[in-house]
Amino acid sequence: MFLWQYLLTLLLLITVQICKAQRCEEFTDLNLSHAFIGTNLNVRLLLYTRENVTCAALVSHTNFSSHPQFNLSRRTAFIIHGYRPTGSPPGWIQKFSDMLLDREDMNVIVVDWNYGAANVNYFKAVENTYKAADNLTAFIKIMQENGASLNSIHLIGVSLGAHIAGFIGANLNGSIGRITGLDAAGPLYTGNPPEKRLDPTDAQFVDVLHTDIDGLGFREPLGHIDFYANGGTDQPGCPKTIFSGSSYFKCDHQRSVMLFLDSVDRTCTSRGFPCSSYKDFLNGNCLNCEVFGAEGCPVFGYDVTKWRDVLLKLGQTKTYFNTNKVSPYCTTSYRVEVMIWNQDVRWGYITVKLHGNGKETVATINHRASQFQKFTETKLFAQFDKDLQSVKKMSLKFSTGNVLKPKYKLRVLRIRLTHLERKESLCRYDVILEENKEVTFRPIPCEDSNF
Ligand SMILES: *[C@@H]1O[C@H](CO)[C@@H](O)[C@H](O)[C@H]1NC(C)=O
Ligand SMILES: *[C@@H]1O[C@H](CO)[C@@H](O)[C@H](O)[C@H]1NC(C)=O
Ligand SMILES: *[C@@H]1O[C@H](CO)[C@@H](O)[C@H](O)[C@H]1NC(C)=O
Ligand SMILES: *[C@@H]1O[C@H](CO)[C@@H](O)[C@H](O)[C@H]1NC(C)=O
Ligand SMILES: *[C@@H]1O[C@H](CO)[C@@H](O)[C@H](O)[C@H]1NC(C)=O
Ligand SMILES: *[C@@H]1O[C@H](CO)[C@@H](O)[C@H](O)[C@H]1NC(C)=O
Ligand SMILES: [Ca+2]
Ligand SMILES: [Ca+2]
Repeated sequence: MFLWQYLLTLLLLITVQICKAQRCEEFTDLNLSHAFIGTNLNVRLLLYTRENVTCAALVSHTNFSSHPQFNLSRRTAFIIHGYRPTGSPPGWIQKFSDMLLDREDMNVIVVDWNYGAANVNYFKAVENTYKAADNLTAFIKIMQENGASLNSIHLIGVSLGAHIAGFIGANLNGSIGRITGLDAAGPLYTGNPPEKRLDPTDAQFVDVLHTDIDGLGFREPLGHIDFYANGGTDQPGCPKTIFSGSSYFKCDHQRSVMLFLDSVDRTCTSRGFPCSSYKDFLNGNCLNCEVFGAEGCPVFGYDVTKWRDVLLKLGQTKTYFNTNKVSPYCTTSYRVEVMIWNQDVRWGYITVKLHGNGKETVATINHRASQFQKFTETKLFAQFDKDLQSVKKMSLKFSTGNVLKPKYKLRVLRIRLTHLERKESLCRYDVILEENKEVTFRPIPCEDSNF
């Protein structure tokens, strides 16, 4: 062999090696105007690890030997997307895997079943969820044969993907470690028996978030713990009318992913308060977290596993929390207790404004009129968009919805605000709130008195 031939071969080999190393797989982008809809689901498994968080490897369904970075002693999270009516890749998928890898040294497998999910016919996509689940079950069994433990597997399913996760879990007799369902799909699943939808027997631990129960999501509880964000029906900041285009249909539903991502990177925390209805929650009747001991009520999202044992004992727990319109989504909650000395009963709304560190935040408790009665404590629940840490001043306003001739006064004997996390209380004694007039003052630490 001539030297130049040798060198050329070497160069070729090196080039091949480099190309191989740099081949990054991407989520399938389908153009629905192409008639591709066939019978093959073409489930693709895109593996991301800390070795290279931006570059995915396409994992073989049967033979892992060419993926040394696929370390089966680590935990593995599967991200399973939902219906893709337009065939485009989900905009959040890369961020999701980045954030998981940022939190933990694990394998992240983005399941790309776009060929099955991108279909103008939703019925067809639903049918394909069973097939995709069988395909992924076979893959997980091979992972198991290669040494992976089912305990270390976390299936995160969005919409239809949540039910796929449930079917996989059921195929494996509920021994998967954890399933997280993000606004599990409602249409064509509502009313199904447990074997035809996600349910708590599908994994050792099942946590579920609901964000669009009146639209694309599922209304009833599906897991060991179910979180209903803002009641689960409509999300703040999402368009209320059809004139906003496609975002009207998917904004509430998609918010489930955004809320979960905030929990993965610990932007801030939202606790879910166990309650039988959203109304009771808003009325402040469900702020008791004693059943959870020192840990308090379960924190929504990635870290809810800390409450796993107690939640498993409780069976199924339904919880509520409220969010802001944009990230950071978590709110700051206070219990507000008001006692008046007016002779007559008063009905109305209280607005509380907190000032501190050059910022202010407002909570209006107006989901219904509150009743105030002489020498009786009225308990309210106020949620602020941010936590001011140190409150320097506080403003109060009382209103009855009476715009033309405001005439009522609320003679407050005491108002007490208690930060639900830090348990710090702020008080003000003896203040008269004239209707629609804001009163600002410096709150004082509360006295330990009986009234
Ligand atoms: C990840 O892969 C991309 C594409 O091959 C490459 O450009 C980048 O340098 C890699 N990053 C690391 C940290 O290896
Ligand atoms: C989809 O395919 C049609 C027909 O081939 C083409 O006209 C259109 O530009 C494509 N759209 C995208 C986003 O690729
Ligand atoms: C799963 O789907 C992939 C891609 O379509 C295919 O190669 C593989 O054989 C399927 N696995 C099973 C068990 O059907
Ligand atoms: C698995 O893949 C490797 C490399 O791609 C190949 O050498 C090996 O023969 C395959 N093993 C099986 C059982 O197919
Ligand atoms: C696989 O992961 C385990 C646990 O993180 C680690 O101890 C081990 O060294 C890793 N193996 C390889 C080949 O990287
Ligand atoms: C699940 O249980 C069935 C029936 O008991 C059994 O045939 C099957 O092998 C089990 N599968 C797994 C993955 O444990
Ligand atoms: Ca099930
Ligand atoms: Ca909705």
